[in-house]
Amino acid sequence: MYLLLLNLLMGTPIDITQLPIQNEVYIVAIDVKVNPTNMPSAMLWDDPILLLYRQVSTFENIRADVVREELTQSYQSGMYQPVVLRTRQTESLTIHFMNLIGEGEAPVRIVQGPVCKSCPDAPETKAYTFSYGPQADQSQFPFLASIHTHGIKYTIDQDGTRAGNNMLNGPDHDGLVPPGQQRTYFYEQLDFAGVWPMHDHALPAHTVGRGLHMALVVEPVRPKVNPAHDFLLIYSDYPDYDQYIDDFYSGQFIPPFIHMQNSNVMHAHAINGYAAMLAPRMRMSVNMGATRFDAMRTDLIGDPKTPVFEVNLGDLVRFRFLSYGSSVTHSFHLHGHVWWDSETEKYSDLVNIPAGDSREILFYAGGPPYHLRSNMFLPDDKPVRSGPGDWLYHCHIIPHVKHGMWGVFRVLDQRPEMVQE
Ligand SMILES: [Cu+2]
Repeated sequence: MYLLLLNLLMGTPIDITQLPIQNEVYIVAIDVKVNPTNMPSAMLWDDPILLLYRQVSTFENIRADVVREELTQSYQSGMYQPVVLRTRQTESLTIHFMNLIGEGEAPVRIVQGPVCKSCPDAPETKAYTFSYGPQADQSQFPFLASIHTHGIKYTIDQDGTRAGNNMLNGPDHDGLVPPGQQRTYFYEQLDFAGVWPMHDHALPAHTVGRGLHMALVVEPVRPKVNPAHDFLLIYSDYPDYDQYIDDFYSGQFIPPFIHMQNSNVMHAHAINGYAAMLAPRMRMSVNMGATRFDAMRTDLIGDPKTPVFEVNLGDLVRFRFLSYGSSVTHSFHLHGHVWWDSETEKYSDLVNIPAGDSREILFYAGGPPYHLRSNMFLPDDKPVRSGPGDWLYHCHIIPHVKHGMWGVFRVLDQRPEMVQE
């Protein structure tokens, strides 16, 4: 029973091998009031509002309140996953997109702030409106949204970006969608295999960190390897307070949405939409009679909502990474494992993922690196290198760990033949 409970709390990983290949999909963008951290809502100053994409089966009779409720439930239960579209090289992709942001009950919201320490002219405190939805000032904040895709072939009107002179060719040539409306993006050909970013480009500085991003996986026509697991980690960090000062003075201020009470701004750093913040976990473990050193203990306070990867000893595992870092390069460091880094031409246990870019690694769970060229164990490696256990993974920028960028790679000892040396 206890184990069952832990499983329910466990962060759900994205395993690309489990996703269907799709060439035509329906995607909505929607606002959801949910807490992306493991921080108790009572510790937040403001209710966080995420902007998320969601895949639906059709737009027929679609209701924003129903989508919002369903998404809220899955998010709160830790089951939320960012949209990942899995497709194949040389094929086309059609995305029907509907903007539901602000459709429904979303009110005009009054938010207190900001306090700008470095701007002498700024008032100490003031109320500002963050308005969207039916009651919002649509002339200033119509909340357009779009899908802008990297790395694949399409024409300028499919770019999802308002820039340059493209609008001279007609209002549809920017690919932006007003609230409650829809359009279809057509990508003629997926030329290059890999993991590509897809994100809003209507107001990306405000929306991408808030969650309006997804991933496009383009599979090669002939895959070189078939790993047992093909995990995807999407890194994102939520808006940095300082980034909003300029916007404040240009009259475009949208407050950052994760505050702690007493105006302490919290920067959540998330993996697949969740941030396993350490401060509240430390408080939880202390409250349970343990210490702050026990903040990462599953047996004490449960798994984090960030992905917990459960694999068998000896499984060939691929990790793919995509970063929506707003200002820095995030990293993936996994304890107990080493892989061949084809970019740096060396063995490594850490990979950097620059903002807007992707990387991938391959290794045997609890075992040695996988060498793509030799496709075999290296002569000096035993089949088991580090063995089973709960191996920590995290971004190696230390404040990011504190702000939530860590999780567990769980290697189960279910392959006794692997243990023999
Ligand atoms: Cu980081």
